[in-house]
Amino acid sequence: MATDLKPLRIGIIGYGFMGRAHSNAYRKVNQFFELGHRPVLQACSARSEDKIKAFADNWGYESYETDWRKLIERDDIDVIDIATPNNTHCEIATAAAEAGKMVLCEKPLAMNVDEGEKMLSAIEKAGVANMVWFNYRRVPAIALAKQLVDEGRIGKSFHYRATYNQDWTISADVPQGGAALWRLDVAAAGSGVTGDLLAHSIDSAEWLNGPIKRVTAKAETFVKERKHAETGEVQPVGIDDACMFLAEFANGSLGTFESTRYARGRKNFNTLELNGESGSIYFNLEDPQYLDFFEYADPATGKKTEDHLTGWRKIHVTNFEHPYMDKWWVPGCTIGYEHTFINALADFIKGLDSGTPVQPDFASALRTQKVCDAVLESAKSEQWVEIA
Ligand code: SOE
Repeated sequence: MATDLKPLRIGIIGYGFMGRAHSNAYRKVNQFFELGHRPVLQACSARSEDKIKAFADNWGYESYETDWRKLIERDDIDVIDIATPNNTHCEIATAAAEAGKMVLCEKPLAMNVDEGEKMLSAIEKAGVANMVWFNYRRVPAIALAKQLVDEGRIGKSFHYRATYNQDWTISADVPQGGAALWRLDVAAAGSGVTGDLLAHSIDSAEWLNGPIKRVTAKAETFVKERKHAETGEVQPVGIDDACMFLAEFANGSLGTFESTRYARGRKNFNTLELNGESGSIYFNLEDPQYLDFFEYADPATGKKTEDHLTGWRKIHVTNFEHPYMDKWWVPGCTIGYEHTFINALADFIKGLDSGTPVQPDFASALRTQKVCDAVLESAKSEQWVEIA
């Protein structure tokens, strides 16, 4: 690793699943990517001193704070990384931007569009670098899907089909709230599968197939009351356990999106399929090394390929020619979930090195938030809702 890299002093807030995923990325990124900056694990923050001290020791953060405001006030921090529940994103991101820090934020951007707009305006006013961790754009197979779209191999788009299904909340005994289960508590999460899972699907969909124009949705909460993990009180459940919606894209294609945490046997079943005039692509996160591609017409020659050899191709996305894969192992050797965060961080740092801002930024994540809000509004009103 080069020693003359510019330090990028990180202050991370949150020590849970995402705190770990991001910290792992900070530790590895320079070992695999040639970059002009080097993350320094300067400080981490959370309310519980025991937990954050243990986190700092485990990941090698040089110091810790028990109040995130102190982290933001510090002069020795360049980047604030928000890895906390959704209801804290807005306050932290706006304060961090006002203090002139770069801001990295976990998805979804915010609890709702109002908050997202405040955050974007603070970021734009401060002119600070920013990114939202929609990490699935950095799965090599999904990045390859984007490349095929951009190369014209799908052609005029007709259908986009997304599912994002899990099964971990089926039992009525699972409590809501607290450090581990805040995703089930509407006060902390804002919504259920819509903000947590469909936000990923929407981000991928708009990246691959362009803007969504309008939606009509149906949501359901199967377990109506749960015990709160912190108070022990049984309270109504305010999140959507399942949500499905139809979408019209600006390019004229139709979309179907399905998400639930009640699909027994599905753990992180995030799939997408795009059908166009010249070809189709299919991806499944439970089999993430592969991109399935059906070629009907070669965009360069216009030659149709429908003959007795026609069929779907299962591309093992591990060659040096594939997105990100020249940075990892040799062809045939796979990478996994954690690498999507390392790839994303490398792109963020490349953006700093080159002065070309990375995507998805707060503006792009606000679009996703607008679609999420429209979906929830439509589920309530049972009407089509336009995306502003
Ligand atoms: C929910 O279970 C969850 O952890 C999401 O919050 C993540 O964003 C997703 O990538 C995996 O599932």
